[in-house]
Amino acid sequence: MTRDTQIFDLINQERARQTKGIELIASENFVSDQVMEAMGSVMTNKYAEGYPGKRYYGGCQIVDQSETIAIERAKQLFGACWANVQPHSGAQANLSVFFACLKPGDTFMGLDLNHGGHLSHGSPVNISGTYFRQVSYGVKEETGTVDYDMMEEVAMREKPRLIVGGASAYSREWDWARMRKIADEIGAILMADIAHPAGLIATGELANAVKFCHIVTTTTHKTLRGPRGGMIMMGEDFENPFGIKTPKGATKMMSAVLDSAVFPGIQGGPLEHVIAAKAVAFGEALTPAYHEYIKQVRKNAATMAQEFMNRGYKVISGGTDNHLMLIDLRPKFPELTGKVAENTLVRADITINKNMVPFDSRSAFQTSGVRIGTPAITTRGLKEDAMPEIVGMIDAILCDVENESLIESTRKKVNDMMQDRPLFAW
Ligand code: DSN
Repeated sequence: MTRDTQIFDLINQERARQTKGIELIASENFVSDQVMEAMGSVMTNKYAEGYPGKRYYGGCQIVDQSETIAIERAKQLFGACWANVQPHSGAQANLSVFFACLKPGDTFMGLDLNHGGHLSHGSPVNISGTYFRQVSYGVKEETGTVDYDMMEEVAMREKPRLIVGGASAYSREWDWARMRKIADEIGAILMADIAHPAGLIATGELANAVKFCHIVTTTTHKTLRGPRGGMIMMGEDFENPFGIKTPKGATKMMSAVLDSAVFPGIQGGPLEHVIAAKAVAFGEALTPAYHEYIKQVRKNAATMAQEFMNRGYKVISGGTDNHLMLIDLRPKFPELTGKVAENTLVRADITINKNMVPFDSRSAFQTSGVRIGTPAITTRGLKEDAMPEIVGMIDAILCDVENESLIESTRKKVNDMMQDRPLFAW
């Protein structure tokens, strides 16, 4: 068979792009060689609909073992009593929980998308916001932090069946204990989507949502530094509140309802090569070296946020507890959109993403803000002493977005800084 040079040339170009640039997209990271090897392995050839020991296909004796190891390591990592490692992505994990806990038209509550929430938490263009009725809470304008009083007030008024915590652009710790109290007062199920800070939670750097929430979803590829995918966990199993029975008439536990929601509810065959890679990544995340890495991610983010503020940028909430920061560009550059900032920085091989900020005056296509995160550059071995220089380069470009020679000279500086660093330096 002839080699598909068209695609492999593109893969090589993408490797070069990743190698020579400064990657600051908060949700991205670089996986280890062994995670990559597992993803590119023969496990991709296997159909395994069902769960370990209960499959619809023969020949699953090996993938049963690797999926079981992935589950056991996930449980160990987060102190969970149950985990489902089959969701193909975070959005699939979330949809599975919605499918398990809500009927079409039921009300749930999540963080407003414009305040840092996620598409799958009730956006009107996502199934979560069209099949179900979303009510939202937001952040306080003065502090940029979650408004728990508003959350409580909306919960009491609307009585959502499910409350969702977690965000894709929020830099602060969550008060899971208070959220659980609110959920318990109205008999709602509390779900945390920890896709972003999962690695910080797994290492004990942030509070463990698994200990407070009924159900926790995550992706495996952000701070957790595994393959692209999703997962669902519970700290404690509980009797499903929906009266769903087994074929023999017994009450189904929530773990069984969630398993059925993933498969056959919304997915078919699991991606066993990705599940093997999840197991490898969870094994890595259980090591002291990974904990050191996560501490460095936080240190880098805190240093970077401070440096932006020193240069007159408005960092929402005045800093960060985790791996990311959200910057409102308006006070420093009233005319500069997040879109122009993103596009200009990309030309200097610095990758960030435009992002709505709370109470934004622009649309999601333009935005007044940018989101910046440190998981990927930390994996490449950068320490806090490199952060001022990176912020300096970003600042110089944003102050002068039409200066072509500055963009070009910065690109060379960025390439010099990154070219010889392995993608995975830990
Ligand atoms: N797209 C992810 C992020 O960037 O946060 C969330 O799914």
